[in-house]
Amino acid sequence: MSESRLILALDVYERERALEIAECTAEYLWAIKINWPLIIGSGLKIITELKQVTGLPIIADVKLADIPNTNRLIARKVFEAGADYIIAHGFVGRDSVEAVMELGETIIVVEMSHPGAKEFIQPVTEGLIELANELESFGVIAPATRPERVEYIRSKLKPGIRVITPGVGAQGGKAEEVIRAGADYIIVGRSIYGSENPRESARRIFEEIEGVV
Ligand code: 3DU
Repeated sequence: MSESRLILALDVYERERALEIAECTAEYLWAIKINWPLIIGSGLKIITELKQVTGLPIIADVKLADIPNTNRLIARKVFEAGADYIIAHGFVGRDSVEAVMELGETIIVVEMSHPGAKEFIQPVTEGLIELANELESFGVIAPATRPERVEYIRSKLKPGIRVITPGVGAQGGKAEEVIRAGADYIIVGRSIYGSENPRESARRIFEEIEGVV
């Protein structure tokens, strides 16, 4: 089996349910992304538990968007809890992002996947790409719902900076199409954890993108 390019967005509240879904899908994942729903529902200790059960990297999608000091205070606790990567907003400015990057691997949001992203974020994507290039972040978040934007963002990014794309499945993005457009990893939430058989859904998406270049 080749290395997976699938990231599970584990947006459930309950600890037991989260651990159960993580365990049965782990074989088909590169990493697990947690967001505020699971952190609020189960506490930061869920990070260690997910790592124990799956052995996978954990991405904390806390979308930090504050002044440098507050970003630092939050990021410190999240990395200490075992997160391998943190997702931070870039629009708050370089100093705020640098405060996170000083503590660990950071993924910068350069464009979001929902319709409203066109209002305020898309007009500044260019500058956010430049920021990611200058800071050489681990990766960026780009919209799987707009493969043409993924292609554009990839073309402007330094090689080596990963393009990570939420929006596959429930939001309408197509896994294979977005990988062909240049995504390194796709993020899938509801289409896996909300399905009748999460393991089977993860396997299907894994196989859809396996071998796609
Ligand atoms: O739509 P899904 O259920 O597959 O979940 C997508 C996840 O990715 C979810 O955690 C959401 O908060 C996050 N995300 C986006 O959907 C779009 C973005 O631009 C950034 C993060």
